[in-house]
Amino acid sequence: MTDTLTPPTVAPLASERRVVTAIPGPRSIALQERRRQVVSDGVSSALPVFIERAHGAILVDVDGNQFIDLGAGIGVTTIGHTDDAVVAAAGAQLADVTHTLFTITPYEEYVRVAELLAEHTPGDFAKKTVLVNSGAEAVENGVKIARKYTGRAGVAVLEHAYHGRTNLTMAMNFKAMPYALGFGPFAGDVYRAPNSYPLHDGLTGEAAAKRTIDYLEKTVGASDLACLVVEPIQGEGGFIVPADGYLPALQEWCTANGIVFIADEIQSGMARTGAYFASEHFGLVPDLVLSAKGIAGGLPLAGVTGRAEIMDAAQPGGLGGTFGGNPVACAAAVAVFERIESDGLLAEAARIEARLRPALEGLRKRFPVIAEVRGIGAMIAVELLDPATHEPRADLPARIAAEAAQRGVLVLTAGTYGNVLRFLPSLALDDALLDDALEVLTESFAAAGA
Ligand code: PLZ
Repeated sequence: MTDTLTPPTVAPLASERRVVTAIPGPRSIALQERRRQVVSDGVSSALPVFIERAHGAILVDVDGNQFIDLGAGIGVTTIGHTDDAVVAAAGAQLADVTHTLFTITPYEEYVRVAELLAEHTPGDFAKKTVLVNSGAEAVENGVKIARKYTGRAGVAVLEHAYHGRTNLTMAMNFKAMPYALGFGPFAGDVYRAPNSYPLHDGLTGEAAAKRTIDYLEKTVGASDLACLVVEPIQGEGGFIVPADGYLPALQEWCTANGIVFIADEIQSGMARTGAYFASEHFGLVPDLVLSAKGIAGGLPLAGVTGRAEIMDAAQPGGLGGTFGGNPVACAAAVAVFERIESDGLLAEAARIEARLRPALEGLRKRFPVIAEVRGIGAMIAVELLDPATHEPRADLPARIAAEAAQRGVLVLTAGTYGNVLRFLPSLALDDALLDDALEVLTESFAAAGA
């Protein structure tokens, strides 16, 4: 890794943390005031500093502060902000063809992304893809296709799940506040079953799977279910890693009962965990894989990829959308796949885990409020519980994140109870920046009174 990062056409950006004003600084405060006049209050921002430039794992705000970014736009800029290859590919495509609408006149980039997704999702069978704009839209399309294929209506999801902000996906989320409260009526035929949450349920994978399956068989009946949608590692829920054997048992039950097994890999996918898709860590071969976020290096692109016979159940003209599989986003996605391959980026997730996990385990010894360090690769979290009562410490993560922001580190919270700090940095985060961020994190735990 070099110590300066050079995006094309602009001056080099020093790869370092730098705090030069109060956070937020005066320009961010002024912009925040303008924003308050014209942007809906329904859209909030975790850290109201306005970002002007970004490269690798560094964000630069309008006041010249440089933040080490441990969130990557919630797992989107997985190979780094303004990655040179992505910028070059998207820029060239922008000039060649910006838009045609694939359902009017197709273009090669869409097909290439579908080929790459077929190659890199688990399973050695014929696969097909539809490309859309957002994660929620991928979830919607996965459900739509599974319903058409099975001729059934029921959609099973798990407790602590997050799947998006559209009407159907609001019904699929676990948390009502803030995602759904007052926004109903909601889509029907969605059934939420208990998940596997080892820290809280203490169940083996086998016992947790039996609980999930019993629940669905009793409350719905397997023959009414079109699909079961699971996040292999639950993202917004707080990077919940299910107990060993849990997910394979669910998949086996789905297969035995003609239920389409859908892996929502929108947050866990695309190299984040050191595999292309986290399903691989659990030995899963989903019927359909949903991808978004990291697949196009920051451009909006998402997809449903899976068994050709399921994907082809949709009638011609039944899938699409004006911007779905936009050529610029597709060109960026092809560049992301190429970078992962040519630069061995899957190994970078393991490098980050090898440094981050022991450091967080060290922090746990010092701050007993950390009940657990969990996750895989560059998808690691700590859950905070009162050591005496085991109650969630919902007050702490936001305070710790605020302390870290004052010191130039952006860290995200998560969890149904808001009691999780999650680390999902870009793979461009080098060891020096990671060590610096970890020192800041230690100070921030202390300053927040953890
Ligand atoms: N499935 C597993 O993580 C998006 C939400 C950010 P979209 N998670 C971040 C916010 O505040 O809206 C997500 C996810 C999983 C689906 C989605 C939805 O993806 O691209 O945000 O629609």
